Amino acid sequence: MDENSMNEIEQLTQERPELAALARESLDAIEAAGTPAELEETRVRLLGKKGSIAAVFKGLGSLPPEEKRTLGQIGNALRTLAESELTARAARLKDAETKERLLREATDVTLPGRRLPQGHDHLLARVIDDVTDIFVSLGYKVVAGPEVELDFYNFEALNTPPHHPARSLQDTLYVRRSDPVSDDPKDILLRTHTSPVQVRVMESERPPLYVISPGKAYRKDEIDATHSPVFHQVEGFAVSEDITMGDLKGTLEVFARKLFGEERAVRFRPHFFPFTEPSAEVDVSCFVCAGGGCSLCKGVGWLEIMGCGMIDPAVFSHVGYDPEKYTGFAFGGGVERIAMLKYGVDDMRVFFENDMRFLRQF
Ligand code: 2NM
Repeated sequence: MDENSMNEIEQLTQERPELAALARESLDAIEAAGTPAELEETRVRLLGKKGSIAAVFKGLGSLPPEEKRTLGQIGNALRTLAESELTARAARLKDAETKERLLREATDVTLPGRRLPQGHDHLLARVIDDVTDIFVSLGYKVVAGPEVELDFYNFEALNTPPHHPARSLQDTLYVRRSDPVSDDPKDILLRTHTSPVQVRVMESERPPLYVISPGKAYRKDEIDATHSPVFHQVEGFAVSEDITMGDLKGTLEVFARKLFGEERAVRFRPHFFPFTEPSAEVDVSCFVCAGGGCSLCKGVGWLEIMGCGMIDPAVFSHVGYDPEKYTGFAFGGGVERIAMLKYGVDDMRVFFENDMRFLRQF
């Protein structure tokens, strides 16, 4: 409040109660304005050309000098008072509005954040991790390699030369082939298994070697419940100076029991692979019926989980190892097949369709 103007007005209006009243009404009107727009209306009503304070100056000219002076002083004091009160009121209204806006727009930093949907590994990634972890715990190292390969690493070095029956069984997807029918070690193809990674490791490192190579493999297959042109394998091998078939059996028995349960029985059935001799397929006792026969094991009581064998000396010759000095075993299995068995999935296609209703189940 402009005390000086107010005192002056009180002094000057002792003889003019209607102007003392105008002063009080002006102050009340300014105080009563609740918004900047209302305050502007009040300003016009008081100080505008036709305003009540401006009216004090009207007709001043015709008054005697003494009255003119007093009335002029009162008018000026009223105007000064009104102006300073209008300014003060405008500032308070602005403060109030700012305060209200800050409250309205305030962020409650104590509110919990919006929850994002929580994802998790794909089932195949989990199986790959589980298998990998078991072999890492046995001292194996994990190695990756190219998915686009040379015929040499995918077939030739793995004792699968041109026209070998295994080649016709493995429908290969070729990237570049020098001749449409005859095989050439320089042909470029999508690897049909992850074994070429192991050939590359043997070629560039010396035994002792304990390696697994999880990854994608490709075959010219139609998609159905048990086939996909892209699938996953985990293969591994061990090479040293005196690795035996006993080491192979012990290693894979430990692996099978860690993955499928310590109660599992494990058996080795003779088989054929071009890169191993002797070769075998590995079965675990069915974990659904424990051998009695059910739909999972098709009444057999056993589930085939992988292939294995003692690395053929011809493979060692291709990578420059002395077959008289070194022996080794190798093994491999399809990740989709293991995942289907372990998690009771009956159609491989669900792994690649990314239907959330399937993915969320695991
Ligand atoms: C299998 C079965 C048997 C295998 C062989 C090799 C290599 F490169 F060391 F010779 N790697 N993987 C192998 C052996 C893979 O998968 C069914």
